[in-house]
Parts: sequence; structure tokens; C-alpha cells
Amino acid sequence: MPNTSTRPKRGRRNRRVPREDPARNELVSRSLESAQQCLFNQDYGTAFVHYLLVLNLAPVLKDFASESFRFTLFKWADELDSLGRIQDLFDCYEQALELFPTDEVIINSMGEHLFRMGFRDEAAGHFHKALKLKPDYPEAKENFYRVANWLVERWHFLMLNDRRRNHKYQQAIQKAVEGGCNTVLDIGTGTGILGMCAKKAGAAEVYACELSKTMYELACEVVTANGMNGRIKILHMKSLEMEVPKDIPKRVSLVVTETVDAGLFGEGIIESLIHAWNHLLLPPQSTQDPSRPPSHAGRVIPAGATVFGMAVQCLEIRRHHRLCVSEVGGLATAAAGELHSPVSCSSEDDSTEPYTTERLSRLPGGYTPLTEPFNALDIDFNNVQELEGLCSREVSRVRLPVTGEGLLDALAVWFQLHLDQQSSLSTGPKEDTCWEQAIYPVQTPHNFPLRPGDELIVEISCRDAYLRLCSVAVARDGRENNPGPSGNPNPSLNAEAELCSALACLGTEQSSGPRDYTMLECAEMALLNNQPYHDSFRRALAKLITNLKDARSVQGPSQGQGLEVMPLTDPPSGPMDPGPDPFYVLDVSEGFSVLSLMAASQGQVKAYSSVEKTQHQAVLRRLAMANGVPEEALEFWLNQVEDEQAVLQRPSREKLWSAIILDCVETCGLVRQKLMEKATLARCLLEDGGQIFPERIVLYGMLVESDTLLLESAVQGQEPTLGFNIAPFINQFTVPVHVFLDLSTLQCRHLSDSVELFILDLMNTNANYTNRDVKVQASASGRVTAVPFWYQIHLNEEISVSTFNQDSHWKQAAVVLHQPLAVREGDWVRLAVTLQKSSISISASPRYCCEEV
Ligand code: 44T
Repeated sequence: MPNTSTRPKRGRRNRRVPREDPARNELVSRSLESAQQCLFNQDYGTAFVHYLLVLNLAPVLKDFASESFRFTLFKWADELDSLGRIQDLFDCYEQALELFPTDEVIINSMGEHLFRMGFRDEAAGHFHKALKLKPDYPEAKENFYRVANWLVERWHFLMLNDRRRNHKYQQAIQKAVEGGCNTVLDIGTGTGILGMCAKKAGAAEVYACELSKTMYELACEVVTANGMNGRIKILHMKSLEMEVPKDIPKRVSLVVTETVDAGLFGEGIIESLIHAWNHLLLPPQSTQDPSRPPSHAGRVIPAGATVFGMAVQCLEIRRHHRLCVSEVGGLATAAAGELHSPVSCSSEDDSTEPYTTERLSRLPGGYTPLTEPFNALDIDFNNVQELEGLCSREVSRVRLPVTGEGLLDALAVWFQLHLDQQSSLSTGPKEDTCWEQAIYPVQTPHNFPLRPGDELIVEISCRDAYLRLCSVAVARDGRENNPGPSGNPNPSLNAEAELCSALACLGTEQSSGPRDYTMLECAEMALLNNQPYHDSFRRALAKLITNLKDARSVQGPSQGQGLEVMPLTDPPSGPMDPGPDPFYVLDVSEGFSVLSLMAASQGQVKAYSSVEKTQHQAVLRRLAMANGVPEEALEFWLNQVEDEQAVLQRPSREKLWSAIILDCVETCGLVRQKLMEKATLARCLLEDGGQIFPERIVLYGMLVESDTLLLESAVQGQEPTLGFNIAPFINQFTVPVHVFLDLSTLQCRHLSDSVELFILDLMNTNANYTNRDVKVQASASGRVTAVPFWYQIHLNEEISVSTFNQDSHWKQAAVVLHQPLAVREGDWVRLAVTLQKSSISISASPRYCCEEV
């Protein structure tokens, strides 16, 4: 046996430090030099490859080179993005993350790319990870808050806070398990709550499946925290992919599920249950053999549902789904042709949804029922033949007596979910529930008046596993009148629209061929219907143009811009005199906007629109023609600039803009991302006397006590949910900022007047403060739970519009406080408002009365 002690020991130093390798060192230093040189030459692709080599060969250089490496990565990724080399882009990020697996900046940036490409779930996962690594990293926080809703939707909080619903589900499950159903599958387990109920009730085997990765991971955490690890088998998959015995050993006797949305079938419950009956459940209790014990038969909780419908008049719904105005901002709208929102009962167009959702009780302006609620459908979830027959079933027609007078705007739908024979949950508008109703808006281009005595004829069908309701006719005095989507009582309107359409499309490449309607998003439709907003813009634009004309006439044409005025690169067409130099106006609003056209209609203006969609451009062209705006007065900016990200450029080399219109507030109620950065850039592209619209935004807010907002933001209270510890896990996804609020109908108590919180000056971005302390006096005693906020958008010194207004397409937002703040009338509260990269945050703390105020 060799004497191990005589073997020379390898020295410590030798073991730890690799031998110096001069060739390798040489390669590293040469590559580093090349990387730096390429970076200097803006050859980011090559620089990136050199950096990869350097850092893989010499990880000790990571600290030294991390900044430049990141910079190179981001620049190269932007280039790959604009070249459409998406796979390469993500490969680069993956290589970067192999080197820097915990670099929150790289993770966050990869999330931003994922988000831009529509991978929202994955993007949100990246922002969450970046934030876990660095909890106060502002960019990741901002990004995470904007997308957390996709990761863990807000209704999870509402459902977990809904004690009645939790209790009813628990009771029904307990009864079924005690009655003999001892193998259970929870389809769409979410936080795992129904599966845990089954286990707690004594089920021998419990399985759960969840298709969302984030929810699956959350369910695993929750189940472990409740000591049920290994006792509930959770699968990250869609139930439709499950097989016996691959995923579960044998068929189960009970399926529990709450995969229902406001329209009942939108989460695919019909398909899931047909599959479950055919592959995962024991055969149902048969009437022929009632002796079969429950453990040998299959059943489903909920056992079935009854769907109700009701016709309503509702201005709020109307203005989001139909064009309601014949004139806006001085432009006649008839030539726009038929405009539709993306919500339609016809299934011809893939881009439409059959319904939208609203809480009828919270709609601003309320609603008027035009019929009594009617029974639209009964469905038995324990009858697979009925489920299978649903979609092949004939379209059924119901005749509904009209009971109220008004315009038909929508059919509202809700349901009763029968958990078992005894117990049910209702999602009705009058119910004390947080659930939304499904809204099937009427899409006719004209009004559809109903009055008592009429009969409304509604077709009910089930296509593509969605329930569809469509008002097809009205019977009045024995005659049927068809309101269908194409019915138009005003033929002259159509003729004009058609003519303008034909003329406007001449000479343009309209590849998609003629279409009889154009789609606008709901918020775009509401914006177009907003006359006061457009009138304010018209006045502000007219004032600017008048001022500039005056200035030019005083200064003479060539001094106005402080630049020598050269002839236009694209002179006005025709043999006429080129006329005076035009004023250049750029509208960089997101989505559909007629502001550029309004500017063009002022005369002596060359307006550029950043409307992107061909269909939308065609609408603007038709409107231009019908409103006498010369063709050359309106151009589409994105057709001119090559790089979409470089929208803010001069109109041409020698010119500057007279006005740049920035879209400053998103529909959801938040300041648009990067607004201040855009404003800074826009400011540099303005001629003397030119203007950014808006020039200033003032943020307002107030103190409120609102339990509703609390229930939507986090699982409340110290008590466990149904005895389970769930809150701390799901509450990680709490987001302090709530968006898309209707402040006018939010259930809340006002605890202060509205106060000015912050000013964003877009004409002088350097003048903005970044922090401001605002003292607010409580006008009543209570618990401050939230600070809702909105904006006054100042187009110029005199003209402004508010985002908290009945006609507005904007919703409001609110900061929900981490801890409610108890106040008594007269107390002062200090609100600390900060602006960081166009993102506003607000926190509240008490200011005691003894402090100087
Ligand atoms: N809506 C509340 C709750 N899932 C929607 O990923 C209900 C609102 C509501 N997992 C009116 C009434 C109500 N296999 O996490 C989600 C989802 C998952 C599945 C595996 C499947 N086949 C599915 C289908 C969905 O289940 C979870 C819940 S589904 C959405 C619940 C009274 N307004």
C-alpha cells in the first residue's frame, strides 16, 4: 500500500489559483481592448461578442466591466429589436444572464423587451424577480406595478376577501367529501384554496392543476405553508392536457372548479368539463343504478348555472362602443364611416370579443333597465351530453316585453352558480357582490329607441364555447324592425361615407380591400365622442396659430425660427403659388386621434399624425376630404420616419415644429411612461413661440376612506382565509396604485377637499421639482385608506381639460396606503409626492396639530 503521507501535498495556493496562462491573459486583454474600441465605434454587436469572451475567460473582470457590458448589451439589443432579430436578442440576454444571473438591471431590461413583444406573463415574472433582488429599484417597481395585474389578477383578492363565497364553496365541498367523494381534482386552483378545503374535509387524494406559472408557484408555496405539502399534488398544466394514469393515477369522484368569468364560459369551463367527464372523472351517478356509492361516481362542484340577461340603456356603455357625435372639434364625422368597438356578438372577426365586463352598479351615470331580467340559459355541469350539445344547439330566440323607455345600448348578463342542490352564488347587478356582469353592447351605427309595449327579439347561441347574445329585432305594433349591425336607417350617411371612402383610398395601397367598418378601441371611441376635449384643443390650436402668424408678420418670414427658411422639400402640389410657409404640427398621441386633422383644418398648417393603422389612416383621409382639408395638409409621420422609436425629430432638416401634441395621461389614469423625457426632447424641436400641448399638467388628489379599494388590493384582516394561511403569499402581489377607477361611483367617504399635489411643466422640464410635501387637512374623521388622483391638463394659460369628468375617456387612479391612517376632523396629513422618471408616487403620514402647518 502506498504511503500516502510521503506523497507530496499540493500546496493551498496551487489548488486555489489557476496557473497563470500568458496566452490566455493576452487574449483577454486584446479582446477587452477590442470590445472598448468597438463600443467607441458604436459597433455594439462585435463589442458584445468581445465582452462575452473576456468575461467568460476572466470572471474577475466582471466588477470592472459590468457597466460597459450592460451598456453594450442594451444598445445591441435595441439594434436587434429594430432589425426584428428577436431570437438573437433573447439569446444575448440569456448569455448575459449566465454571466450576471442576479443582475436586476439586465433582468428588468429583458422584461421590458418581453413586454414589448407581448409576452406579458413572462415580462411580469422578470420585473418581479428584479424587484425581489433589489426591492427599491424604481424602474423595476414601476414596471412591476404596471403589469402585476397580469400575473395575479385583481379578482383573486376580491374572491379571497369574499367570505360568503369562500364559505359556500367550503360547505359544498365538505358535504360532497363527507358524502363519499374522496378523490378530488381542483381545476384552476389559483391559490390552492378549494383543493385545501377538500383535503381538510378528509378527501383521501387531492389533485390540483393550474395553467398560470405564477399562480402554480404561489399555490405550491401556500400548500406547503399550510402543512399539506405532498398531500395535494399540484400540476402546472391545463386540465385539458391531463391524462390518466400519466398525471393522476385514476379517475376522480369530484371535480371542483371556479373557472368562470363574468360571462360564465369565458375561462373555458364547458371545454374543461367535457374533457374532465371524458377523461378524468368517474362516470356520473346514473338514474338506472342509484345504488352506486358516491365514491364510485363522478360529480362536479358547481353542479350547474342559470344565466340571466336584461336589456339596458346606458350612456357610459354607448359612448365607449358607438360613435355618438356628428361633429367633433369642428370636423363633421359622417365620412368616418361605420366605427365599431372590438366587442361584437358576431364571431366573423377574430379581433373582436363577444362581451366586455362592467360592474353595472358602478357605471358613472347609472343605467336604465329596458326589460325585466330574463332566463337566457340553464346548464347542468353534471350532464356531459348537455355540455357537448351546447355548441351544436340551435340558436334560440326569445321575445322580451319592453318595460322601460330608452335607447337600447346593451344586453347585460349575469348568472347564478349552483354549487349543489342547496347552495348557490349570484353575480347579479343588485347583489351585494363584487362580481362584474358581462356586457354585450349594441353596435348599430344609429340609435335604437325602445318603449313599453315593444317586444325585443334576442338570439341566444353558444359559438366557440362563448355564450353570445344578440338583439336582432324589435316588434312594434305587430311589425318587426331589424336593428342588426348592418341596418342603417340613414342611407344618405352611408352614401357620403362610401364616396369619401372611395376617393380617399384612390392612390393609396389598401391591401386589406374594402371593409364596411373600422375598429376603434373602446377608449379611442370614447375619446372621439368627447366634444369638450376636442373643442378645447381647437381653441388652443387656433390661438397658437394666430399668435405665430402675428409674430411672423412683425418679424418678417425668415426670422421667425431663427433659421434661414428654405423652400419646402415637398412643395404643395399644383401650379399655384406655394403660399406662405406653413406651420408644422406633430401629433404623437397613441392610437387613433383626430387632433392632427383639426390642426390641418386651421389652414396654413402642415400636420403630421402618428396614427399607425392603415384603417385609421383611411378614416382620417376620408374625414379630411369630407371636411375640405387639402390632401397635402395631413401626412402620416410614421410612414416618413424609419425608426419608430425616433418619432421626435424635426419635420425636415431646416424646419422646426410649431406645435407638438403629446399624449400625456394614459386611459388608466397614470402619467404616460417617459412623458417628461419626451417633453424635454420635444422642447428642443420647437420653433420660437412654438408650443407643446399640453404645456402643463397639474395633479390633484384627495383623502378617502374606501373599503372597496382595500378589498381589491390585498387580502384583508389578520384572520386566516377559511382557516388557511394564504394572505401573506398572495399579498406579495399587492400593487399600491389602482388604475381604471371610476372615482365618481367609487364607494368611499371623502375625508378632505381635493388639493393640488404636483405640477408637471412640459415646456420647461428642468423647472420641475422631484419631491413635494403637501399638507392636507381632514374635513371629516375616519381612516384614510387611499388617495385617488387625477389631472388638470393645461393646453395653454387659459384652456384646460380635466381627466375627472363625465365626458372623459380617462379613468382615475388611486394610491392605496400600506397602512390606513386614522384622522380626526381638522387633523393635518402630510402627503409626500415624488416624480421619478415620469412616474408619480404618493405616501401619507400624520402631521400633528402642534406642528407648524
Ligand atoms: N372571475 C370572477 C374569476 N385556469 C375568474 O389560470 C366568478 C368575475 C368573477 N387552470 C363574475 C363572476 C366571477 N386548467 O388562475 C386561473 C386560471 C386557471 C385553469 C387549469 C384549466 N382548464 C383552467 C382554466 C382556468 O384557473 C384560475 C381561475 S379561472 C378564472 C376565475 C364568480 N365576475
